[in-house]
Amino acid sequence: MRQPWKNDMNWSDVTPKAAWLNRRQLIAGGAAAVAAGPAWAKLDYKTSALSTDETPNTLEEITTYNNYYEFGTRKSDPAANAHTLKTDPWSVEIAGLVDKPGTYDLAELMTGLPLEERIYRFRCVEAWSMVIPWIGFELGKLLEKVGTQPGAKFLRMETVVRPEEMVGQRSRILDWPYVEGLRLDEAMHPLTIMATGLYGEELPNQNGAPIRLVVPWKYGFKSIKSVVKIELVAEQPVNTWQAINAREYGFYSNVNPEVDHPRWSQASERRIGGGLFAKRIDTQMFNGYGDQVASLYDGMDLTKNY
Ligand SMILES: Nc1nc2c(c(=O)[nH]1)N[C@H]1C(S)=C(S)[C@@H](COP(=O)(O)O)O[C@H]1N2
Ligand SMILES: [Mo]
Repeated sequence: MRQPWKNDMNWSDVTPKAAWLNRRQLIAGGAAAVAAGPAWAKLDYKTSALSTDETPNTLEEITTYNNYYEFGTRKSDPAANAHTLKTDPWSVEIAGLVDKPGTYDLAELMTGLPLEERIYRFRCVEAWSMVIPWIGFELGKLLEKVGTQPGAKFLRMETVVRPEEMVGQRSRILDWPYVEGLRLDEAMHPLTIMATGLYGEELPNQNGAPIRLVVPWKYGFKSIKSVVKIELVAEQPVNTWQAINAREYGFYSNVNPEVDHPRWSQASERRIGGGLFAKRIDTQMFNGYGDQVASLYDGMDLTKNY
């Protein structure tokens, strides 16, 4: 049974990873590490009660099996190519129906927003999954800070466009920038975070440094990486994958074992790291977050709103 209030994992068993242990020691030993990283790489966070008690994937798995088409389409491309993106300084434009629009330096954007470690299940539409210990803050708290206006019903986000630093953007694999969207109540939900780290470290570039969205009950493509713009809008935005193939990819993209992708089943998933002969696991409705989020979709036909 899932016990969201409890997280009694022994980290040293899970991840015998030098950097993780080092960072933990630095936290214990004081703030010495702060000087090393950019201003937004804060270290004061604690594990959230919203975390799953499943065992996280290793840092190796999380950073070498990625989807980030700005760096290529193979799972190994982001790890090989993403180091060329300069993530400091970084600013994010807040635009549209907000009280305090503007272009915010990342440290300024994050001021006053508590960082937490959130160990979340993460499931790609390609039917593989991982468990990832993100560090991030609630998107809803950021939206409260900038003040959403009554006409704001949806939110639209964009990834940075820098073909000179992102080798995949030199080809028209996708129509850059990568765009994603959420309904405002989805964006305000406490499970929706902007991640700036994982495994107690700054976010690796291949995972969307320096700031990316994480929506754990939706397929992975909703969790847009390296965000430079957040716009509050009145109309439902068109996201990148929907624009390419609306029959296969919708706006909602909630993890749903009962609604198959037109070309493959969504009923089960392969947990990365389980080994070649590992049994597939049953996919859970809303990726297992149904108790928290199902009410957002009351009365909606999730077969039509896929
Ligand atoms: N900008 C951008 N964001 C993106 C993608 C991408 O290609 N470009 N891929 C998405 C997909 S399909 C998935 S499954 C996740 C993968 O996140 P991870 O590599 O951190 O596990 O990122 C999502 N965010
Ligand atoms: Mo994905």
